[in-house]
Amino acid sequence: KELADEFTHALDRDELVAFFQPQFDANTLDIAGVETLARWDHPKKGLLAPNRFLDVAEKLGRTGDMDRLILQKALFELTRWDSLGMQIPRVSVNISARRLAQANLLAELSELPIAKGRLCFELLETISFNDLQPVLKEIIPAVKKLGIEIEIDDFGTEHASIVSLLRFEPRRLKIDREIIKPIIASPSQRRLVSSIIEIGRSQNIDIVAEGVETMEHAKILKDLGCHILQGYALARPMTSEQLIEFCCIKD
Ligand code: G
Ligand code: G
Ligand code: MN
Ligand code: NA
Repeated sequence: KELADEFTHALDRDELVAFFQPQFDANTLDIAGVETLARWDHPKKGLLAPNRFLDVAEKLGRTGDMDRLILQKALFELTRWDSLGMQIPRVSVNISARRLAQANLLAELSELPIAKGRLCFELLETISFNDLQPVLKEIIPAVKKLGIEIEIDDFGTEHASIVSLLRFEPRRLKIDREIIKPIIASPSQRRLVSSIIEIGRSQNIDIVAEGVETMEHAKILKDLGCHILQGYALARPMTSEQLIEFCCIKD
């Protein structure tokens, strides 16, 4: 309740911060992109993770405004990384259903300087069945026409059918960490991941694994043919400054 009052101020006072988690090519371990993750730098409570404020934002109807702000910050940093000569192929942002439904979304996006393939929207599986028909039919194709890639996030955890998801013709599917975690101990779980990769291959869709918490996970996923890896074993979410440092050390 209290947080709800404060969140409105947080947006006005620019207390939301963008963190970035690198994603890696499974074969070369080069950076393939970074995912932008919102944090709230609360004046008293310190840095809050999205699970502390996403519900609040949604109840206030401000998730779309939050996503717009985080996108601005992500593109600002991408320009900075480019100017520093860093090799960050693309930046991903998480996009809520509310943001996709904003009437001025396409007009706003077309004003932004977005080179083809450098920006990716991560959409939760749930958008394919939560009464957003216009999104399915019109908005997503229009977003793609602007050169923005679409990735399905948390794949395998919700109840969306594969058919409904493939209608988006996403560039990538991101397998949820709850599916990735057990692959070391469980051959059956490895086969499941392998099947998802096979579906991707049949549709020309790259597969991202999240929750890569050990190098053993990374090795198995690479051997299974997974394309992109994201997780604590490789890099944690970090500030833009930390990312700049991270890339300097890596080169
Ligand atoms: O960073 P963390 O793992 O705590 O994030 C948890 C979840 O919060 C992410 O999986 C993502 O779906 C969601 N999230 C993070 N940043 C944003 C954002 O800027 N907008 C929206 N809509 N969701 C976000
Ligand atoms: O799907 P979503 O957008 O929530 O995925 C990103 C979230 O996953 C971020 O909140 C990030 O903090 C978290 N995350 C990233 N890497 C790992 C990991 O290796 N293990 C776990 N448990 N969470 C991770
Ligand atoms: Mn995500
Ligand atoms: Na996810």
